[in-house]
Amino acid sequence: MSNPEKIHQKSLQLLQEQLEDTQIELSVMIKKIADFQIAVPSWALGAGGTRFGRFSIGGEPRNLEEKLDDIGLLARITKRTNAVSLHIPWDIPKDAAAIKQQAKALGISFDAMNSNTFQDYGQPLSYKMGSLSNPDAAIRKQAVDHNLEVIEIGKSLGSKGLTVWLADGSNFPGQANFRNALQWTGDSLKEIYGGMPTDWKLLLEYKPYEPNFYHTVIPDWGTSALLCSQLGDRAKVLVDLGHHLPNTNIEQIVATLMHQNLLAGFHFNDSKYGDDDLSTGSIKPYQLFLIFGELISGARDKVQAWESISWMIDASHNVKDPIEDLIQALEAISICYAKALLVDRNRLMNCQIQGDVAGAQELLQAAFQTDVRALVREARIQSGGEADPLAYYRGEKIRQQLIAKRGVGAKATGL
Ligand code: PSV
Ligand code: MN
Repeated sequence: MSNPEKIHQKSLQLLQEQLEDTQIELSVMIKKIADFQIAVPSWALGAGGTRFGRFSIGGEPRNLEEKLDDIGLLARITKRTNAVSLHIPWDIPKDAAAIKQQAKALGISFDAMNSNTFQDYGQPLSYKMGSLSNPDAAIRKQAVDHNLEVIEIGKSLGSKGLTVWLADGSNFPGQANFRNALQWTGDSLKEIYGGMPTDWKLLLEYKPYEPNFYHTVIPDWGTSALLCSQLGDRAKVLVDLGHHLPNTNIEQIVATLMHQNLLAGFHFNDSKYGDDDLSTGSIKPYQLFLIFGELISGARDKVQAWESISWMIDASHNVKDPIEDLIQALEAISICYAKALLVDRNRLMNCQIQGDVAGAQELLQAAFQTDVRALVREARIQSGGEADPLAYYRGEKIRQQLIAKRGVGAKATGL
């Protein structure tokens, strides 16, 4: 037995012993971790996420087909992802049937589609003063039509959702009328919602600032929830972890949204300051653990079904090999989920009832401090993935192979 394998077996045994006097079963945990799949966005396969220098790592995917190949590789070695989320117009399939077939062969399905009215991209009318909230009805119509077109593309691929993120807002006081902008956004969204098939959901993102720095039309979860409630029960709020002001209690937002059955899903990433799009778990893993705690608790209390929630990574940066970064992010998310599964929710509830604050903290900390890497690794091995995907990726020299195939200067499309 190799050394990593010995450590793996010993760690599993230790975890088994630690769980002995709890209700938690190792095999049940492994199954839950194995079942938890996170979609990868088509824009995360290249170096990017910046308006400053883009330093290509070489061998980046040059088209949608190559992006799917990269995600197929991730799916095969990590077993933590089985879906791609496309951004239109960055990834318009030339031949939807062929793309669908390629994805199927790679074991990938199509997660929510993303519309884009935050860049002009050759649209005849400019979004400089907003898209769905623009004072000009013709521009609003153009933005609505774009979303309807994205729905059509998604239908042809078998997607079941539309994610809308708006950059709409204003940079200076007086530039926009707050109430009108909100009203027009709601009206435009109603048209988009009306154009969605009945088995689709609309995922509405919020973000406090950027690219507008005075006001954003949908700045927070409350505004997003308000708009969703005007649309219908297939419209829900999407939580992008980076779309909060520093120190926001995101786990509380998650609990509140679940309590109202209004949580659409997640865009996972991490941040120190704002929408930094850093690798999930690299800055605030404890926060992610607490978020998973609320998700597990909400699903357990049946306020919202676990299966109704969408999971996706939304990160893109400039200094790591994007595939290595995604391997790390998928691992970090699975680890925080596994740690949250270790919390004895009944005991936590008892601490809350008895006002045992220190006891509650002990329970959370004990779960968070437990090393669950062997569990995540075991789930991957049992699913047929690589024991250590990063080591495999490096050992097989996959980036070098991609550079040889696609070229050292190959830059990913989009962003
Ligand atoms: C906006 O910052 C965002 O999070 C939205 O989800 C976009 O679709 C994505 O980034 C890509 O730019
Ligand atoms: Mn996002």
